[in-house]
Amino acid sequence: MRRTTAFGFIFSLALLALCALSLINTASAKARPHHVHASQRQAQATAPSYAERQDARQWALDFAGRQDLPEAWVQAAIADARMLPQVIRLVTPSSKPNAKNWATYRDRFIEPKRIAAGLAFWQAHADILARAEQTYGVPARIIVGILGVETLYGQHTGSFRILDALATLAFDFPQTHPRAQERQAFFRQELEQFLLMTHGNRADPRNLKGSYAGAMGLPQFMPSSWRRYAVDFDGDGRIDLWGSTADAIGSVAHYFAAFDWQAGNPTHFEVQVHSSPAQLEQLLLPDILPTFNAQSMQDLGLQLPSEARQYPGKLALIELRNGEQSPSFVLGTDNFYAVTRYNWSSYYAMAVIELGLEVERERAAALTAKAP
Ligand SMILES: [Ca+2]
Repeated sequence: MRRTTAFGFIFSLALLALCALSLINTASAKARPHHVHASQRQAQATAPSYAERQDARQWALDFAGRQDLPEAWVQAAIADARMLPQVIRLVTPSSKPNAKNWATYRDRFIEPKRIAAGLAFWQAHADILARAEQTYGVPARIIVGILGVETLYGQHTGSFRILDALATLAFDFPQTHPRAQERQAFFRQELEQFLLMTHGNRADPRNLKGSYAGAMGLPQFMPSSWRRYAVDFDGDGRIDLWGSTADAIGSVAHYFAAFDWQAGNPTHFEVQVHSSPAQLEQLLLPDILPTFNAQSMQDLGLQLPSEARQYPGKLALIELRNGEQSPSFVLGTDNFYAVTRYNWSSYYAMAVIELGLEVERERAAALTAKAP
């Protein structure tokens, strides 16, 4: 949450508009890590608590009963949660959403500082990345791309108390949002998962910090993703996505394996589009879901490179808009679709893929330079 600011508040809003807050089932719910300034910390400390909120107290009672958790423990946690107006602002759709712009989005992530940090990360953790690739079939470059886009390799994991962020979104989700009910229900589920996770691990729910949407650690896993997909990849008997880089790497790889990553297959192909408007409409109808075989795409006016013509699986035509300029297109495979399961946005997926590729290129160049 998916998404801090390394990029700034404005960009977060733009991203939110871009991704249409597609948080359900994503690993990270698109978090941009958020710098919290001194004034924000002050605001968090003085924000109203949920101790006096009848709806929150009733929810805590129901939840404790349903999950057989100690009622006093759940009540105490919810009573300590605070409503954060800034979180509400961050999930409120902008009244003037920015036009989608891949070129701008790409420049935010595929840039020298992030590529250099990715190279340093890969060099420092090459053995773990190789073991994750061997175990789960997910290439190191995809894991490197995810951790770079999500948190700049752990530099921006978020400074909101998860308890406050999730309680705010569970009990005070902005009703002006077009999908307010669905989103609020989603965050109530995440609050439940968070409390189950902390209770199960004997952790204090008050101490954990993350994005304004409740995403945690290097890979910005939402609580439900943490409980389902996080793994103990360094074998110390516990899962720590903040302090253990190995656990973060293994968990990202395991996440993609669980979403049907196909080892050895590409994520996408280049494509030239010579389609009529009607053909293009037909090609874009299934959106990012791979639906077409190569021949049917060529029949609809696409010119495919030979490796795409030989690809045995289904393909999707991915359109990346560039504001007023003409859009970019690629052909997405099932593995491209798998990347969008982390965050439901083709812009996000393409940034992850391209960052990983750039870092891989730099790494290859560095290795070549070192060779005798
Ligand atoms: Ca561990």
